[in-house]
Amino acid sequence: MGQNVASIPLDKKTLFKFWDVGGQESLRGLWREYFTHLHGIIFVVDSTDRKRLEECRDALLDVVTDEEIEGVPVLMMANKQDVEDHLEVQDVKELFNPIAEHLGARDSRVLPMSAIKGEGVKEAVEWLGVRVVRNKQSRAPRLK
Ligand SMILES: Nc1nc2c(ncn2[C@@H]2O[C@H](COP(=O)(O)OP(=O)(O)OP(=O)(O)O)[C@@H](O)[C@H]2O)c(=O)[nH]1
Ligand SMILES: [Mg+2]
Repeated sequence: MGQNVASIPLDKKTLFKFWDVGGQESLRGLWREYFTHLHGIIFVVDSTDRKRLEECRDALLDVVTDEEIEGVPVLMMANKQDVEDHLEVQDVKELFNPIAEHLGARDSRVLPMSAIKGEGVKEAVEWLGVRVVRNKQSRAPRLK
């Protein structure tokens, strides 16, 4: 079950802790358990799976419209950009537009990624880092 935790230092003062929660339908009910304590969301989608992207969007829309998620930056990663037949970031952006409209441009972004090649990870951590640090007052860090 997807409960893997990893830590990545952002700088000398900031340690990012990531929980990898599974995306399967049966596990989505567990996402809610994280809402009060999280500081940011990275939502990874498969850019080659056109059929399921709408379902992904709806699942994420359900999350971002929850009042506990207010003010939380949400990053959508268009993964598998290394696969020949993939949707371009622009197309993923269009699909996920309802999320961007709800959150505003400041707190949402779609970035290209290839987990297998390790591409896009640095950009993701940077984008989220800026926002999490900026939210230090409204959403205080957990010092552990
Ligand atoms: N070509 C390619 N394959 C990838 C990439 N990222 C993941 N995969 C493959 O996609 C499959 C699913 O990857 P997972 O990491 O298990 O997917 P997941 O989203 O964590 O799945 P859940 O935890 O069930 O939500 C695996 O076979 C991976 O090797 C990528 O960037 N490029
Ligand atoms: Mg997983």
